[in-house]
Amino acid sequence: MPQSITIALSKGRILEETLPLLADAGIELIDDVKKSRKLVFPTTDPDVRVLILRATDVPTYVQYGGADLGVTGKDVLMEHGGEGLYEPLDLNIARCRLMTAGPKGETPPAGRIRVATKFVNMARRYYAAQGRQADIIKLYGAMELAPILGLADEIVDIVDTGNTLKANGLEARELIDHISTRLVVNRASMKMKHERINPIIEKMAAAVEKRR
Ligand code: PRT
Ligand code: MG
Repeated sequence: MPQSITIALSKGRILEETLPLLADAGIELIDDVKKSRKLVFPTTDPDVRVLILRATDVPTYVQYGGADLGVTGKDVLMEHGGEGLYEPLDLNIARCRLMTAGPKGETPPAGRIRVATKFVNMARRYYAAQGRQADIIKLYGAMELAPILGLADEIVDIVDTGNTLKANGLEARELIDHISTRLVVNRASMKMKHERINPIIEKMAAAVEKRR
């Protein structure tokens, strides 16, 4: 009997670019994700089902074996820590940068600074590596507001075009890391189900290569 495979996908901006790569690997959702309220989707491969989750929950599901495979941003993975996960493939989609940013034309104050971000672990690591003292304030969204309202001197956030920063009187300062979307695999699944998982990784890798 063929082993069943569960793949956790991130809803939101990554999803649309992920579906064609999966389709190239022979896995297509039967329902229209945009119209359905389902969380678990059957696919054209009867042994493969797809979960649609919040991006930040994908590494957790894969880590604990709720899903064998997952698709999520490198930012989310770095913040999670990547425990229990293999990261065999860069899908080269939803590319962006993790950056520090602050009010346009201002330089950050010398000494201890306040930083607002949802990426608290990465921010802590970054400022520590720079030898800078930073108080990190956790926010869940609209980080751009924090410097404007005096909550923080700087933010750490995802930047793509820079338009969001600009629209809020901010500018990017330092690059922390380049970000793209990754395929992750549960470590136990990789061992137990390699006959099912390896071909999926290989076909997705070919799909990524084709688009370069
Ligand atoms: O919306 P939710 O709170 O659920 O989470 P989310 O906003 O992180 O999810 P989603 O679906 O929007 O993004 C998922 C993933 O896409 C992220 O984890 C990144 O890996 C990747 N990605 C790529 C981005 C962007 N580009 C991006 N531009 N994620 C967020 N943004 C946001 C950024 O936070 C900022 O608000 O877009 C704004 C900046 O864009 P520019 O073009 O104005 O610079
Ligand atoms: Mg969003």
